[in-house]
Amino acid sequence: MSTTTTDRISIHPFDGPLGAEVRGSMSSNLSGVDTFTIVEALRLHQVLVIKEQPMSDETLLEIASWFGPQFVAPDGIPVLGTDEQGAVTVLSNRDEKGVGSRIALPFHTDFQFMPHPLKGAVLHAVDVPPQSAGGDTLWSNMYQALEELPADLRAAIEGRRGTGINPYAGGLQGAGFTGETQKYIDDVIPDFWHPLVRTHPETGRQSLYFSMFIHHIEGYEDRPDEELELLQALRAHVDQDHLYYRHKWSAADTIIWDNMCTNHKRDDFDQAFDREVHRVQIAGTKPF
Ligand SMILES: O=C(O)CCC(=O)C(=O)O
Ligand SMILES: [Fe+2]
Repeated sequence: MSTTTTDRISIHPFDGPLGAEVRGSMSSNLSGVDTFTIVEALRLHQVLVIKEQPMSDETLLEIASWFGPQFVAPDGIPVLGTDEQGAVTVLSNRDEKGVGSRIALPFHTDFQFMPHPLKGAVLHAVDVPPQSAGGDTLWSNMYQALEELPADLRAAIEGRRGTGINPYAGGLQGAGFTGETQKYIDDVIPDFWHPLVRTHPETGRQSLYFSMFIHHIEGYEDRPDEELELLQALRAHVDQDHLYYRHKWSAADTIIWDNMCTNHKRDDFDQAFDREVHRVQIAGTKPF
């Protein structure tokens, strides 16, 4: 794909399943056309990377505001850092610095268990381990995951919705989304159902809306063995390497992602090093 440029910024698509780099200073006065070019680039490329530009929390909030209002958790549904959360969520492996975040994170799309999951997010690396110490974050192209879904799997989920767990609601907090006990999962299935094939509200493209949070599929209530087999097949399908862009962080990198048509996951990392990332979340609409 070719490069797009304005006076102040340029968009450089990656040679891979998704993603593009945005070059140019985010602190200079960007024109409406520059900003539109970035907003449009996210629709096209799903993940945008701005390399090694230190940014204040105010700048991160400004960038996020181009895409929509900030996400605010509704009462009664816990999310990451609900209690401590200000405008910008600080994730750190040092408790005194922010919301604890030290383990590997399996593939997920943020807050899929909410009535209105995130539209997207902006993540900025304040402090990251050396690249050899782990902590890469990977984003996958869920349009492509749907395009490549074998016909029998597509037939099994077409027109159906999924539901699952909110890991911040109880036992899994801090332990990851590993689904440690069936009892825990049974206890915290919330009342949300979202289509497994969703239509992006801005691009009109369909994607596979499936992540580790989904533990039940509509219509399989009387067929738990079949349901589990289907869930396992979908988990394997969406977690294939060729669907991912892998980001090896440098300090001051910023990533903007479209949370409606991507999953992401994070490698574990050597806890000898500090890792602190600042995140702004953009409100989304009910998936359809
Ligand atoms: O720490 C990271 O690299 C990603 C964490 C994450 O999943 C998120 O911010 O939604
Ligand atoms: Fe996430």
